[in-house]
Amino acid sequence: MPVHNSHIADVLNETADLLEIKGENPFRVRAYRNAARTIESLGQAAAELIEQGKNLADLPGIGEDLAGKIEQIAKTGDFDLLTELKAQLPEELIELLAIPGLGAKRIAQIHHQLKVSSVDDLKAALDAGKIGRLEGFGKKTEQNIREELEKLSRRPPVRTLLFRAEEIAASLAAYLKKAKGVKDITLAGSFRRRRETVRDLDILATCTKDSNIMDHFVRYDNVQKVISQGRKRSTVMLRSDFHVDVRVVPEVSYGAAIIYFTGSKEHNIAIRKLGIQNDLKLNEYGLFKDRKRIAGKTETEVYKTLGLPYIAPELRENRGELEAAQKDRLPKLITLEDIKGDLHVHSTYTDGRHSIEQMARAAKKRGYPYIAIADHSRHVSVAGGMGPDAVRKQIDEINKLNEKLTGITILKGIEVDILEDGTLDLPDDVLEKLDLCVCSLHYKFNLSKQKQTDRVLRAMDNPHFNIFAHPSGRLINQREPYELDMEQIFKAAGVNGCRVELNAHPDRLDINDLHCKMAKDMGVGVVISTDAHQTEHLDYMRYGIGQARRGWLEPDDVINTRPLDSLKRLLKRS
Ligand code: DGT
Ligand code: CA
Ligand code: CA
Ligand code: ZN
Repeated sequence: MPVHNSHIADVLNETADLLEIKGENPFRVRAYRNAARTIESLGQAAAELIEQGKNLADLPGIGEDLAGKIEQIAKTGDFDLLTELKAQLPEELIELLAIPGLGAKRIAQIHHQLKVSSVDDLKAALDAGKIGRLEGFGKKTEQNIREELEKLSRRPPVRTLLFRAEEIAASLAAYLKKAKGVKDITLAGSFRRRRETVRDLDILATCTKDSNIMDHFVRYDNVQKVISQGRKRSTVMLRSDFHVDVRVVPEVSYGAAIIYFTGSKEHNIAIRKLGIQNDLKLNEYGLFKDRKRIAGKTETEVYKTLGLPYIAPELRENRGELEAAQKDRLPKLITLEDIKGDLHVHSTYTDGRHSIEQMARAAKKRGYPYIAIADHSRHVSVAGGMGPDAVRKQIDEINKLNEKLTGITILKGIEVDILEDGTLDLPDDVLEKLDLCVCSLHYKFNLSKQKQTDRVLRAMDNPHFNIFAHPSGRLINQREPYELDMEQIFKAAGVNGCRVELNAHPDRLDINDLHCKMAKDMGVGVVISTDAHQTEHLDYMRYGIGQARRGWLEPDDVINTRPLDSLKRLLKRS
């Protein structure tokens, strides 16, 4: 069972943090961080590469010494150096890393200069005003840390990003299928409903009587602890502290069990009530009339016997799906196959890793007839944002590529910053040469709600504004959305012919499911884009599709399902 790249990257990053806190040589610290980044963005599992006899030292940013260490992590999941560092440093000191805005460098400083080794020490130092007086901290940082500490104490338990859960689920499911006598495996729960984060995995299986599935399951390499093991149900905790339940169910009940464990709980309660109204009893074993099972084998059969069409898992949140099903008005949800192109991707012109040509070829390989390059504008200087000259150069290159390449059209786009006063970061005579403008906020996140909203509304008055990118600005589990009045913004988007992006990056999924539904109800077009910074990221599209389906979106609600000529027409504002 290979160790995942994300786990290797976590171990390397944590090692870098602890080395930095200890006060080790900054070059050594950086080497670990670079290696983590390289591993994280590999297109293939590092463990696989090693198995094939490849030398990781051939990868950028990884030397011979680190290659050997990564091999240890990839093979065992553990890393001696990290274990040692954890033993050397106080546990409570390490826990300070959970505070956003603090970071290893600052923790090192407060540890060495103020002898802070725990959250309590940190609180005392804050109260004594010592933090703000440290070099490089200041009053603002002090206030920031205070707020983050408060937030942390109120924070609900951490949920795992869907995309991480997917990595775990895919290899675990493949592993489970290898057990003796396994017939079928279903991943249920919030995972199947494509929620952006999941608390745990709920797996259902059918198998023969002599199956060894539970013994096989608890022997899985990534298991840290077996919490319980039984014939019908077992629970383990994986190395990443993530819990997994496996339940074996009889085939006659499989569909009913899948419905029950897919949830949501609210949906289950609603359909059970509907059953009761018809003198039927629904539970995870089946649908019963006077103790006789009248359905249970498949989901479709259970829904049908309840008088309902099949309801897609993404809709099962008790947000009106039952009423819609009863009236036979369920949406015909969008699928990955409906998508014709990606309208927000980066290239080496700014902070992307692959050239325009590489991105275009990768898009073509995914069956897209078009793709839009949308690199950053100059205000995002850390990403090497483009000024007018760079834009002109990029336009020339795209024109040439469009002559050279067949089967794919590259649209000239830009991700232009919305400046603080609501103007766009490039002059109109540059923007008018482009096919589309993806507009986004990248700084001044803390304006008041009305100011932030006005900033965006003003930007939409610019006739070049096509798409509002990652509208809420949230990073799941990391950064709260900025204050924005989405209703006002969607209203203005509708009036001005602007569209809103559903950014499919698994950390963002922005707009969220509820806002997708709101956009649909208000008649505002949605664009599902990946914000890819390298070719592999184009595959993030499926997370966007999951969120879109949760938001009831149909192909017609999403403009990048249109063929190129009608898309171009839609992008003309007048
Ligand atoms: P999660 O794990 O928090 O991301 O979300 P879920 O939906 O996967 O929740 P989980 O793992 O607690 O339970 C899996 C499913 O089992 C849930 O979606 C519905 C069902 N379920 C759990 N508890 C109850 C309950 O008390 N009543 C009913 N009707 N269903 C339940
Ligand atoms: Ca779950
Ligand atoms: Ca569960
Ligand atoms: Zn972007």
